[in-house]
Amino acid sequence: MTKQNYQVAVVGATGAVGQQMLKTLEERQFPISTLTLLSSKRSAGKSLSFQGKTYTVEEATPESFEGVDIALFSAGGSVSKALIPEAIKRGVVCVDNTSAFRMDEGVPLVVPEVNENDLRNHKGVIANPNCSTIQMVVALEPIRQAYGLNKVVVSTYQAVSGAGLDAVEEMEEQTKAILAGETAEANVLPVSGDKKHYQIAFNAIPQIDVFQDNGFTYEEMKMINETKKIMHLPNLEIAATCVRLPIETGHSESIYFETEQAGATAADVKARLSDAAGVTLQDDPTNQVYPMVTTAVGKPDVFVGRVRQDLDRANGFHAWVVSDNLLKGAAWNSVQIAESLIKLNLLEKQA
Ligand code: NAP
Ligand code: 12T
Repeated sequence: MTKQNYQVAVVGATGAVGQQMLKTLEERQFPISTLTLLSSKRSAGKSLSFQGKTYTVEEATPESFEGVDIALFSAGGSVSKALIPEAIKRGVVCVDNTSAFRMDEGVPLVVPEVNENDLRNHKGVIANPNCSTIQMVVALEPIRQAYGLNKVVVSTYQAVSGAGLDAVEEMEEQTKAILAGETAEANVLPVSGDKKHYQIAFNAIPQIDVFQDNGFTYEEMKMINETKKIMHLPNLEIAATCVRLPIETGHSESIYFETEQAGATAADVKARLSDAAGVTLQDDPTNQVYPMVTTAVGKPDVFVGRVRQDLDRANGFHAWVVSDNLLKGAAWNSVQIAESLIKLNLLEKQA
């Protein structure tokens, strides 16, 4: 029997993603009976409002999950690794925004427009992909369905909010300092735990997350590996370059892709995209219509434009893809997963 309302916990409720989770749950009128807001000790006791009511944030502990039906995690990988097993023990279905479990076999990695049915195999945790991966696969899936997909080369133009509220504050402080003729201090970006820090204000930093032995960053490898898993294309040829820009919210991507089948035109590709779930096509060069961060932020969709055929390869295409990294890239995709779990009756089996 399907329950009408669910006991929901948000872990990392005070963070950049957690705040958008609360907003999204509110906007979607998610069927909540009891809401538990969790954070670290630092924010415990803080008040947050939800649907006009005031909630007190509590420190996340294993016991916080007693009686909870579904938990949305965005408090970092180490928190997920420590608390998700505890939550599962207590019968909770967890949607995890961190990279802790994404590539684990047996953990569905889900973007509902692409692979909703993978949810059916969950064992208590569903991983929400990386923000840059999500907006790319939403745009590529309609192409794969129609023409197959052989190869992807992507370069990203990523916003600072992807790295959390501390990074956003750092960019704002640096910008103010520089405009006032003072020197900018850098302590967070490109990666808070790495050896060196660089100014993001008025800069472009070609490092997101830590470097791997193969010369790619972890963010780039997340895009590569997660795309293959979500699209069920283990042999896809794919490379990524991830760059941070001084933009608060909204990731942009320049994507080159090659279809498996020949014969598609740019008009065909645009027609597929205009019919695709979760995609808004904004492509009218004569009227200078194309996706931009300023028009995409705050909206749930993935915006696609600048679609054109490659000049040398008939099966090659270029596109520009923009989305709100905190919404479709994180909070909205997680809430959408939770909605799909209810729709497919997949919350009950843990109880
Ligand atoms: P943020 O703004 O820095 O917020 C971090 C949140 O985690 C805060 O609510 C913080 O609580 C909480 N937290 C930190 N340590 C904790 C602990 N030991 N126990 C419980 N809660 C703890 O970061 P954010 O941008 O929201 O990102 C949070 C995480 O989400 C990231 O680390 C990343 O793993 C994931 N993420 C995923 C995507 C994606 O692509 N899908 C995008 C961005 C982030 P306090 O207020 O108490 O400090
Ligand atoms: N380091 O979910 O810094 O794996 O923008 C998302 C965003 C990790 C993740 C970022 C990151 C993730 C960032």
